[in-house]
Amino acid sequence: MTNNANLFAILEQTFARSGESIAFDLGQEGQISYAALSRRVGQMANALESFGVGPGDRVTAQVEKSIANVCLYLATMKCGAIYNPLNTAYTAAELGYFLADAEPRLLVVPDNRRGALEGAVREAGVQAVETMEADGGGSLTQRAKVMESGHETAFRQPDDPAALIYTSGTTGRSKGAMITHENLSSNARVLHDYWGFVPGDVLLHALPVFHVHGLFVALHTAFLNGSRMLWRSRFDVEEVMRLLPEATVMMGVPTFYTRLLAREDFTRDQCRSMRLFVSGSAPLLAETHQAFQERSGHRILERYGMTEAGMITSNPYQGGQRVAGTVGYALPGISLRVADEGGRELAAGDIGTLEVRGPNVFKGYWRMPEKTAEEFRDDGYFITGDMATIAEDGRVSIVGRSKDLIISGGFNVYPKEIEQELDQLDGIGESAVIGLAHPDFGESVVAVVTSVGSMPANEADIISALDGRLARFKLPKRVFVVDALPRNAMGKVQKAELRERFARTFEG
Ligand code: MLC
Ligand code: AMP
Repeated sequence: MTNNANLFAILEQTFARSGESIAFDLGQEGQISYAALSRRVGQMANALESFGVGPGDRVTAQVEKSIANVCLYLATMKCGAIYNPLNTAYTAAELGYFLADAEPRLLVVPDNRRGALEGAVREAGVQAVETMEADGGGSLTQRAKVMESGHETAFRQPDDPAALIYTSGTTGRSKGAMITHENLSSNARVLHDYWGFVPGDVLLHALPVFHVHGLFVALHTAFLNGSRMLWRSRFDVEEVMRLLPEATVMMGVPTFYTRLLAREDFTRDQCRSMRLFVSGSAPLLAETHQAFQERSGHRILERYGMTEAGMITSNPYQGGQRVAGTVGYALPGISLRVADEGGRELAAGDIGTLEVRGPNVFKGYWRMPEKTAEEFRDDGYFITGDMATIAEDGRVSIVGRSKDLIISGGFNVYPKEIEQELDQLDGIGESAVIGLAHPDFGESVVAVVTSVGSMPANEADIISALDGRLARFKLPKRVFVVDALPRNAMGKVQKAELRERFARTFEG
């Protein structure tokens, strides 16, 4: 059908053109061609429809990275339904909220998760629960295997949601960002072009596929290009070093690059076929950029984005400088401004909140019209919560965040959520959670608490008490017990003072 805005309708054209060329290269575990991928997606789409999944329905998945997982994503789009991936680190306790909010028709989890989720599944009215294991097997894949591969791609309008991605809120509950087909397709096309994808490009894919970076940015650009992907289920520095000589493009969070640099045997030679290293999701330190260039001969291309707006800026691929510590220019078709709290645009070079407008900007938060309204200006600009400057020539530098957010190894952690859990623990008076510089994760979660009652609060006990309640990447790597938290005259906890006091925690 013509004019179908469904992103899958666009992707399947390149799948058809790419035919028997390799989509996924799993090393010893084999290869999957674009033609085989198309068949599997068709089968999966028929399996989803056998559970009643149709346009507008949510499909929630908390599964490990696998080809079956990618097929599930693509098949959900093919059916016109909304894909809702969840970080595999989330605990069963955390999942209850997402299920109640998203009300998926179908939930896909590993078998060993089913029991713990029974209550939440019932309460949320989830109609079917199917399994998918780390190797891609499970009841859903079994069902898909016996299905026909023919399946017509559902017709979708540009602003129909394709995905629902939860982002934690500075205060309170997580918000589901509704990402439309147009958001995805416009961003994919722009990046494919801007980053100079060429026939024969090979993408090393070692990112998780439950977030924007691995699921959209990396997969979509490779798919549009009909590229081969060297597909790894996670970032293992040794495997990545082994595979780099076969790759031309890699996308990663800064931790990927600091881990490569930490290896003495990482050399220019491994990067001989590389064309492009992209970094994003968290700030790349200028010293990492510099050290990487010295060692590999490549200037990492840093770009900036977020769940609600996909990719927003990028350093130039060609025809300009990649400047360390800056995130480059607004991508084509995207408008940016730096504004004060009242939304008044500031002069070049002034620090304010970055606001963004364009076809990349999401439709709004799922079932939260007030929250959505709060974060948009009347003229359609979305308020990112990142503090930035825009230079005369349009170059953007992210200088901080107005949102109280910690980014650890590319995963976002909202202090409020951790503080709420800490405050419920026996023996803790009050708590403040801060992000501190960390050599591996960039920033790391640290808690500062006061003790009440007869039992003194103890670091190890506190961390183990949080285990099971919060995903492990959110757990404080250190807990400090203090007599009192510093407060200003208004009674507000002075986190800057705490960050300064404990700044050297992870040094050396
Ligand atoms: C794992 N751990 C972390 C962590 N990742 N702790 C803090 N921060 C993290 N990011 C913990 C685990 O809980 C475990 O602790 C221990 O570290 C080892 O776990 P692991 O699974 O072996 O970790 P590892 O594989 O080394 O993972 C590190 C990582 C990974 C950096 C490779 O976190 C990663 O792939 N991050 C990428 C995140 C990402 O894709 N972000 C994009 C978001 S989209 P324990 O206690 O259990 O032993 C976005 C928009 C944009 O931001 O602009 O792109
Ligand atoms: P998420 O909500 O997980 O999509 O995370 C988005 C946030 O990551 C942004 O709002 C920024 O704070 C941060 N971010 C992404 N890329 C960069 C970058 N290159 N430099 C600094 N911060 C970044």
